[in-house]
Amino acid sequence: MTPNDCILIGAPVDSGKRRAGCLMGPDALRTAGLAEALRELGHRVEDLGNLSPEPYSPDTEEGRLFRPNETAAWTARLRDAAEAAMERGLPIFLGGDHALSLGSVAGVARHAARIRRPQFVLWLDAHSDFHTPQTSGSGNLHGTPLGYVTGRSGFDGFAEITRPVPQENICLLGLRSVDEAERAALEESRIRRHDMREIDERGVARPLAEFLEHVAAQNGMLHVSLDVDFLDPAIAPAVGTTVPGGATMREGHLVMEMICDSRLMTSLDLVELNPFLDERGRTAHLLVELTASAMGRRVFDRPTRAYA
Ligand code: HAR
Ligand code: MN
Ligand code: MN
Ligand code: MN
Repeated sequence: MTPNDCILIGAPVDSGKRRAGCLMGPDALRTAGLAEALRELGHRVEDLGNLSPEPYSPDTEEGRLFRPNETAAWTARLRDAAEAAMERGLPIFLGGDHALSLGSVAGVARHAARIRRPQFVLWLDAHSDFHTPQTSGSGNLHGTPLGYVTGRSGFDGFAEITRPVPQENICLLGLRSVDEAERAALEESRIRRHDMREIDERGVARPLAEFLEHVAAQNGMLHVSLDVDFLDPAIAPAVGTTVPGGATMREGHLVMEMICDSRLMTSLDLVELNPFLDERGRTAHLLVELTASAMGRRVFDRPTRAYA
């Protein structure tokens, strides 16, 4: 793989849900050797350290939404950090819960618009995260990033989305926990979605190859958002929202290896790691290994990427 300028951006966002601990994620990923693994693959690595949110008025803990001001302040900071980092290399956002993707995706989409290329998003997650603050039953904003970046309404107090990601440019892979309001909105939408039932039947490679070929045909930028709960909790226990029946170790690696072969990935989120719930760092290590697969680690080169 051609060497990349990887920019590690620590985003210890912990405001997207009630169970605390994701704020330790960036340091767990560093401890598990993320920068070293990338350097070993020949990439240059710059670590910007951990960001903090823009100034905000303290949240009251009253009302239906959990910590909206803090999350809006993170969104503003991360959007600007993402847009700036895209000028210089391949940003890797070290989460932090999935609320960080309100900012990371909004920022990369602005950069793509500026250079006049379409932005695509691959969402690897048990959940669809397509709520708005109004439709969310839990009030947890980590369930809303795809609602926000596609320009759904109701995000009062959040930076306005000037460059929404077109629905047809988004692919959800790994779904097995979708709320009723999300299901209804997804069925009305043009978002591509592949649940675990489909992965069981067709394998993970065919739906992913279809999407990657579509991105390539459009000369797209590709943001990959990897939620720990995409993986089965038996191999990735360090997450607050475990949903059994997730991707296996090999399915996870195959997805990342195919992303690597496609050479399409331009930015990456590693989210929802809660090191407080981990077992001797195994989930953090697995995320490092998966990132390495996406960035060029392989046993043998393959002559072709035809899976469809
Ligand atoms: N849909 C549920 C809610 O809104 C659960 C969302 C959980 N989200 C994450 N990220 N863990 O995918 O509360
Ligand atoms: Mn650029
Ligand atoms: Mn998620
Ligand atoms: Mn999830």
